[in-house]
Amino acid sequence: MGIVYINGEFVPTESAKVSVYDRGLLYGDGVFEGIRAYNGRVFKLDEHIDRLYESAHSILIKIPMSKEEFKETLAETIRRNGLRDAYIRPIVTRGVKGLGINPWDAMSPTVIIIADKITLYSSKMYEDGIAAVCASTMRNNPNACNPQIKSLNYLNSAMAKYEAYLAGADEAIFLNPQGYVVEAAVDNIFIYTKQGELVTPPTYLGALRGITRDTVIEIARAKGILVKEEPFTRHDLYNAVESFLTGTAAEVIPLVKVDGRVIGDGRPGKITREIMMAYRELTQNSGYPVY
Ligand code: PXG
Repeated sequence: MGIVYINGEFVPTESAKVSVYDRGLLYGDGVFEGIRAYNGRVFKLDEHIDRLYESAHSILIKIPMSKEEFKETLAETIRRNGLRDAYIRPIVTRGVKGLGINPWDAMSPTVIIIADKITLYSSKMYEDGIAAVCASTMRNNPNACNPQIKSLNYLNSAMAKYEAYLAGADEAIFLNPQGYVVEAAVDNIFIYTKQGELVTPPTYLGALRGITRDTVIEIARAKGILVKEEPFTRHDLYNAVESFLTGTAAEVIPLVKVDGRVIGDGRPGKITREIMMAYRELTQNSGYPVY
């Protein structure tokens, strides 16, 4: 039985409950993060906490503790669960106050931290790569609900993912209304082109600024690979030499087929494998110590 942090208390999972009036439930009115710990260290904790606070700020939620307190509480949640490798899910909702959408002020946010075991993707997916389809569901328009905000409303991503399942694919790729490739359902996307450039869509198209994405850009540049943030189309994706997705849960996963088109030679590419290895090494050798 796990231990969950909720509103100042550490309680057994079965007692960790929110009100049916919680705005997170009623309206998806809240924010979250997905964080991993490797071997007793939380990977990129500062970056995740900064993004959590930025998401909250953007939707007018004031998280009722300092970043330092948040980090320490998160570490304590991991300790209480005795985990070394973990998937950590902080959630902050606007809180509880009646049924209307109106009063957003003077509310006290609900703060939850779950630390659980991580469900890993199969090793076969990393060895052979995965297949994706471009979803007919478009990425949320950044002027409506900005995908930079990791809000509790993940219907957009969930609908794209369901399309992938229905099509028998592993993943869904989002396009924006102009037809540019944006990202996957819950991962960022990269292509390696015939010109020898590693390209990822700019976040203004509607992609989350993934922390794994930023890390991969850093790793690639340190290896002397030319990295560009530039829009590209489905055609560019189909004709790329290599492609991969990045995310906290997936890490770096090769993408070898999209909409039935084989990418490159249909196997995880050389650049992809190099970056996968460098990323894994970094996760094992850095992070906020929990113990
Ligand atoms: N795009 C979207 C829309 C995401 O939600 C990423 C990219 C990758 O970002 P990071 O910072 O993780 O590199 C995400 C985040 C899951 C799960 O259960 C994954 C994410 C979010 C929520 C759940 O696999 N990925």
